[in-house]
Formats: sequence, structure tokens, C-alpha cells
Amino acid sequence: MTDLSTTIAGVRFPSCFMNAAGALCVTREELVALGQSGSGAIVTKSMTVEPRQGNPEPRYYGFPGGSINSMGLPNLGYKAYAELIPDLKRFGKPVIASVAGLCEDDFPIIAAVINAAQPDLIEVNLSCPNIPGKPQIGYDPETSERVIKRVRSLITVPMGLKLPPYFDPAHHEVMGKVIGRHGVDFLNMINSVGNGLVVDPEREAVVIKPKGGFGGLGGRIIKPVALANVRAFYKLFQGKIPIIGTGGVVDGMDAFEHVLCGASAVQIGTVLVEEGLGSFDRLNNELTAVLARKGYRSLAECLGTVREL
Ligand code: HRO
Repeated sequence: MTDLSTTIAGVRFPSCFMNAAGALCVTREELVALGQSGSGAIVTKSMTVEPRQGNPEPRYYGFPGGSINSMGLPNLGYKAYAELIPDLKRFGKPVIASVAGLCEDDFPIIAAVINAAQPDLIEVNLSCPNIPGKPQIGYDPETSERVIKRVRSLITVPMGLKLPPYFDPAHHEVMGKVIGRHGVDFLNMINSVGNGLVVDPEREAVVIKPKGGFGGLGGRIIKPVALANVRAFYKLFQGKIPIIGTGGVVDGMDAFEHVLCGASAVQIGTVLVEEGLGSFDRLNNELTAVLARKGYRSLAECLGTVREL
């Protein structure tokens, strides 16, 4: 029998697949539907202090290679999620609360109240690319360190960071040092590849409205960037900080590649939005088949074992 269950920071997940924050996880109805689906966890939309409508539409566009979005953090506000979390735990799978903020002071306000609601894990989003005029925190090591420090002292459930993609080993190292100083329990990478631009040549126009068409790229086209970041941080921490791999997972083989690079679990965004909740059963079946064909009985047997030449 092939086992797709996994453990992150001591928390058991019945399947290694789950939604990425942002994908079908804003409303109560969407979160309950994730609970009833084949997802191995329920991940909330990144939350802010106040409820938000988000950026003007169109703000998401799917194309054959992936997607571009500039949602602008539409969410119910942290108080609503704090009330929902205890009920979401009835599905027998972990609940991960994704915490964001529009400024540094927002993070501890949200972290304290959400921690009291006792999700199974908290993910601190340092990498939203889509708030006009606000750079991604994860690209500034000093700001990242201040935010991590402030929430670390408030969070008692396993605490992770959602990181942006980095494109140079020097940046992996700098962030690795920051992360290593503060007892981070898990990492999730990558968020969307920020500030890409997709053009429709027929209409001679950009495809989303906010920020002149600039937005975060997801889906198939970002897989090599995601794998590189998973691998880089897996090696930096010698596998001691569990990693959730996110980016470019469309089928079971993509997930297998993430596991080989060092991901203990895998999140899906674009494919979930495009295909719906049935994608979890398909991915569970496909990864099971890949592992069985290769003679692996569990993810642990091939975690981080990609061969270097
Ligand atoms: O809401 C968004 O625009 C958004 C967020 Cl917070 C994020 O972290 N990543 C993304 O691609 N979009």
C-alpha cells in the first residue's frame, strides 16, 4: 500500500496535497468545501485586520501555461476567520491559517487572536506581491526579521513562513540566516512570481486591471523556480525545517519532483482554481501511481533524494 500521508512540525496530514492560500479559500462555504474534499488540509486565504474586497476586476486570468493574479487580498478579516477555525477542525485534517498584513503592526494583532483560535498551524505570508505601493516583505531581510520576531513570541502552534521566490543563492543565504535565528517550524515556498505581465496580442491589451496589468504568476510555468527554491532551502537547513512545496504542480509527477527536491507536502493554486476540488482526488491517484511504479511505499522514502550529477 502506498501512503501519501505526511507530517509537518509534528502535525499529521492525511494527504500531502492541499490548497495554496488564496485558491478557493476565502469564504466559509469554500473552506467547508475544502474540508469535504480530498485535500489533506484546509488553508485559509491570507487575512488582514479589516475585511477587504480586494483589487478591481478582472484580477485573475488563466492561460495554457499558468495564471496571473492581482487579487489584492480579498478576505473576511481576521476576526471572522478566528470564529470559523474551531468549526473547520471537525473535518479531521489540519487547518492552516494564513496571516498577512498591510503594515508591520498588523501581523502581531492578527497573530495573537488567530493563535488563540488554535488552528493546527499558522503560515505567515511575507510575500504578497499585489498591494499597490507595498513591496514584498520577504525581499527585505530586515523587515522580514522584525515581523518574524514580533509574531514568533505570540504564536504557540507550529509557525511557518510563506516565502517569495528568490533568484540568487546570495538571497537564499541571507534569508536562511534570518530564518535560522528565530525557530521557524516550517517553510512554504514559493508564492507567485511577482510582477509578471501577460499580454493578449489580439486585444492588444494586458489581461488584468490592477497595477497596469502586472501580477503574480502561477501554474505550470513557475515549476522550475519553485523546485529551485525548495531545493535551495532544503539543502541550507539539511532537511531539518519541513518544507511545503508550492508552484507549478499540475499532475502527480510534478508533486513527485517537489518531494524529490525536499518538499514534505505540496500545495496547489492555479490547477485548483481551473479544475476545481476534484483535482485533489486526481492528484492523490496520480502520485500514488507514480510512487507504486517506482517501488516507494511512502513519501519519506524519496524525500529530498534527487540525484545530483
Ligand atoms: O491576494 C493576492 O493578491 C495574493 C496574495 Cl495575498 C499572495 O500572497 N499571493 C498572490 O499571488 N496573490
